Amino acid sequence: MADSKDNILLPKINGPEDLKGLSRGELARLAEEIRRRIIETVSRRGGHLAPSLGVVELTIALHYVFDVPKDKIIWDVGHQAYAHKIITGRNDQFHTLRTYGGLSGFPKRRESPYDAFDTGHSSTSISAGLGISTAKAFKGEKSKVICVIGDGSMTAGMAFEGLNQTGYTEKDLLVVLNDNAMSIAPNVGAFSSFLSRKMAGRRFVYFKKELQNFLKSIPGVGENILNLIRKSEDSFITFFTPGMLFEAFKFRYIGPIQGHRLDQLIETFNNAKNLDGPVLVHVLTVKGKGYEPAEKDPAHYHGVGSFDVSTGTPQKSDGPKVPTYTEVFGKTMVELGKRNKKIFAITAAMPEGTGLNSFAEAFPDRFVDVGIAEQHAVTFAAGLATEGFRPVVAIYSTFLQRAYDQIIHDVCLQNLPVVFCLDRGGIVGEDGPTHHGHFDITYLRSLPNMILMAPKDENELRHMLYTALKQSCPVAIRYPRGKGVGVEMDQRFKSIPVGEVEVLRTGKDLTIIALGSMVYPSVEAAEILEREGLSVGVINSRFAKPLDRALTDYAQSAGKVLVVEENIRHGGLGGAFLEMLSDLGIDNVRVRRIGLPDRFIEHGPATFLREKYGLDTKGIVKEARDLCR
Ligand SMILES: Cc1ncc(C[n+]2csc(CCOP(=O)(O)OP(=O)(O)O)c2C)c(N)n1
Repeated sequence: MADSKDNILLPKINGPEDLKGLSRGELARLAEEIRRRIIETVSRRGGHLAPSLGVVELTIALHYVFDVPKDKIIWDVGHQAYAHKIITGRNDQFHTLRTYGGLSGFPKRRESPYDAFDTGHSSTSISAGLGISTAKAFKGEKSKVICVIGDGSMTAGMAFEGLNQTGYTEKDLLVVLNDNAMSIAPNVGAFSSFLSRKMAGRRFVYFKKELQNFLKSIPGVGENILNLIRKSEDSFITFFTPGMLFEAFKFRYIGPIQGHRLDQLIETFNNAKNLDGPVLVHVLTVKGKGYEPAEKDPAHYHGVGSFDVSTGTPQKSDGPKVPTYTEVFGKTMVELGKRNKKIFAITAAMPEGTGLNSFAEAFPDRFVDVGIAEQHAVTFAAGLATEGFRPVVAIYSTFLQRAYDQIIHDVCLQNLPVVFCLDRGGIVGEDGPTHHGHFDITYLRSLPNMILMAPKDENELRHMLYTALKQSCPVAIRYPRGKGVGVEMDQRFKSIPVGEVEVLRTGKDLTIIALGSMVYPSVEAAEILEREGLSVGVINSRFAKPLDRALTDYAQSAGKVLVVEENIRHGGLGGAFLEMLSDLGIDNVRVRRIGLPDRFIEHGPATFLREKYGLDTKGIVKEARDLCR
């Protein structure tokens, strides 16, 4: 593959207006140049490769036909917006993608006037688009609002809530359904099997036959209708398949059209542009288009780290092979699933990301992928629990935010034994503020009946999962993204007494209470401080709820306490500890808290961000010295 130096057209594109004078042939060439730029950049910076490669022609066609930023494009999830960034004047900065201070991997209104709405979590585009369209109508502005949403993101209830209201209000809205038959993994659900390409298969043939028989059975009229329909196989498909579904929502349906054919895309959007009211254009694309390894394995190339462009193989990471928390969770689930046939594993469209793929292979009838439907996943689990099953819901910390009411209303209120496993707790790195998982301690700690824990290492994660499945109430375990600590793994499971801390070191001058990922850095900090003459104790809190009363004894004996957690300070473990002191009338302890500040955390390498916010050994040492001065 030629590299970006061979790009001729791209350097001349400083904004969408520069596309308008290009011929169709030049636009096709530009698509290749943009692909090259994306592949090269992502191979160095990591990012969402396959989703972005799949929409290069679609992005060019939209910018060619519409008048952005007057017209608004809302990219659902926003992980496919790299071509959009490149076209809208950010090609020069594209090499900074996902780096600290560089371009975000997602649309950001603060980054560019061409980014109409910030995204990162899925299925928000139709609601946001309808809001924008409603506002524009109110202000008397005439411009188009376009929502680009994938078939995976269409599995979420929120997308249907948006469709439902749009159809009802009959507001102007163009929804582009980017159908590549994939979520991260192959898409799931009845809706996805309704989309046309699937209907061309066996089920469609069966459906068609049934329909023919039915129509034939209607004397007189049936045969006439059938003849009309037979005229074109294409119209037969669109008449009876996805079109029907969207038309039921009062959308005008156009498609399916080939998403890598610029001529088809441009013609269709030119037509759609002149239609008022809700319109849905159904576009068929290939995820990973134009890069062979990504086309072959779109799930792997959905989101990647750096890789070698010629082979597609990941760049080797240094250091010893240490399993990730995700891998340890996945493996432990299989072990526990063997012992306990009541365990169900539930994911919201992330079988690989959560590590549940091995459970899915081992126990397919006890594994459920609900699609991108976190709210449904939680209430579905609650239903299973009422029937005596032991559901484990594995959802990234950031995405579980979406199911907050279901956790409260459907799980905690009924005190149901659902286990929540929150991967990516804390700072996640380059995906930035939409993906950091640093609110979970706060949002889960306040819920009655909930037990909330965080392991200090991958071995403790195993024991926590084992412990969680022995409880008869809701339990949440949050753990960080990436590799474990590299500790030895116990083969036998241990039950951890609920609410009991683990004392790792005792000290007279200061007690550090640490949670999860902050435990080992705290121990290292204590060792450094000891060499400086300070006697520092370290307690692995293990639980953020319930809190061990014994903590107050350790606190009082040292008189000074530093609480360290990879969560926002507000409402976190430190807050819980202060509440406990206050409730018990203890006022002879000085307390400091290390955690994240009350603002959204930017994107950048996780280690860099941890250092920036004092969430590492150095930061703990500094704060401890200060407190002991
Ligand atoms: C609420 C929420 N849950 C999960 C995710 C993780 N996620 C990011 S993209 C994606 C799949 C999206 O599929 P689709 O919309 O079809 O887009 P494609 O990647 O196939 O282009 C998922 C599950 C998310 N971003 N938001």
